[in-house]
Amino acid sequence: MIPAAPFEVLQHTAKTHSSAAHAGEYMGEIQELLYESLPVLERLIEQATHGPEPLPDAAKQLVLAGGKRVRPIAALLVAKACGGSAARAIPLAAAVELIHSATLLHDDVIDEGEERRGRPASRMLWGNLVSVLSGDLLLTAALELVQGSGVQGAMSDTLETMRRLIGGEVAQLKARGKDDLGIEGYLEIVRGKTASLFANACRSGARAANAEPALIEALGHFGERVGIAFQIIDDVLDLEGVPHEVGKRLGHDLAEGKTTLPLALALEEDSASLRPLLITARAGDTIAAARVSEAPSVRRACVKARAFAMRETEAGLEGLNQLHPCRERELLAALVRGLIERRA
Ligand code: GRG
Repeated sequence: MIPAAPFEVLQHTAKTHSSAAHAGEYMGEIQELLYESLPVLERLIEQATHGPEPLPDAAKQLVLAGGKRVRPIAALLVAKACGGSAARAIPLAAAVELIHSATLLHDDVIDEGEERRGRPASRMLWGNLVSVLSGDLLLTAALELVQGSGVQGAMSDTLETMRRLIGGEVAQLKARGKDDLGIEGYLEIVRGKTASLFANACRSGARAANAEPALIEALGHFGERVGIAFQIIDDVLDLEGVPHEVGKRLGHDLAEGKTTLPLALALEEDSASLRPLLITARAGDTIAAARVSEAPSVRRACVKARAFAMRETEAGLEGLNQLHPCRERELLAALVRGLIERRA
C-alpha cells in the first residue's frame, strides 16, 4: 500500500499551480514509477521513530503527519534517471527525509512554533525537551541508514550537509530583527538551511546509481538552486497568507523577526513607511502584520521574489539537463516547476 498522505499533499500542490496543463497528472505518474520504493521508504521512516518512550509518539506526531516527501522523491527519481535502481537509493532517501524531520523538530523549539503540517507541533504536546530528543533519535537513525547503505561518499556528504544546515540556522539566528540583511545575506542563510539538503538529496540519488563525479555535481547544483527557489516561495507564501488565511498562516516570519527575500526587496523600495510597521508587527501586533503584508511595496516584492525563484529554478534545470533525456528527468522538472508555481 502506498501511503496516501504525502501524495495527497503533493497532488493538491500540483492542482493549485496555475500553468501546468496537466496539473496533478505527473504526481500520479511519479507514484506509479516509484510504486515499489515508496512503501519501503515509509516503512524505514516509521522504523526510525522506534526508541524509548515517549520519543516515538513525539517523532510520529511529525513524520506520520504527511509532509510532501519532496526530498526523498527527488532522490529516488534522480537515482532512476542516472540509470540506477530506486531500491539502492531508498535508505539515503529515507535518511534525507529523517534529517529534514529532525531539523523541523529542532526548529519548532528554536522558533517556538506551535503548528506543523496542520497539526500541533510535537513540542506543544510533549514539550521542548522531548521534541529535541525525538529529533536526535531521527537524526541518529538517518546516520545509521547512510552508514548501512554502503554508498560511496554518502556519509561524508551527509555530515557536510548537516554542518551547512546548522550554519544556515545559526546565520538566521544572528540576523534576527536585522532589516539590512540584503539579498546576499538572505541567500547565505537559505543556502545553508534549505538548499543544502535539497542538493544532498539529489547527489544521494546520483551516488546510489554510481554516477560519474561530474554528474553528481551537476545534480547537486540542480538541488541547490531549486532548494533556494523552494525557500523563496515558502517565504512568499508566509507573507501572502497573512490577511487571507488567518488561522492557517499568521506571518510567522514577521513575528520571528526574519527578514526574508520579499521583505528585503520591499525594504529596498520603501523602507521609510515599512520599517515602523515592521517594528510593531515584530512586537506581536497582528494588525500591523496584516498591514505589512498588504502594503503595495510588499505585494510588488512578492511578485519580484517569485520571478527570482523562477530564475533560480531555470538555472537549476541546467544541471538536470546533464542527464540523458528520460521520463524521470521530465518528471523531476515538472515536480520542481509545480512546487515553485504553487499558491498555497
Ligand atoms: C538537526 C542537522 C540539524 C540541524 C539543525 C534547526 C536547523 C539546524 C535547521 C532548520 C532548517 C529548516 C527548518 C529549514 C526550513 C526548510 C523548509 C523549507 C521546510 C519546509 O519544507 P517542506 O515544505 O515541508 O518540504 P513538509 O512538511 O512538506 O515536509
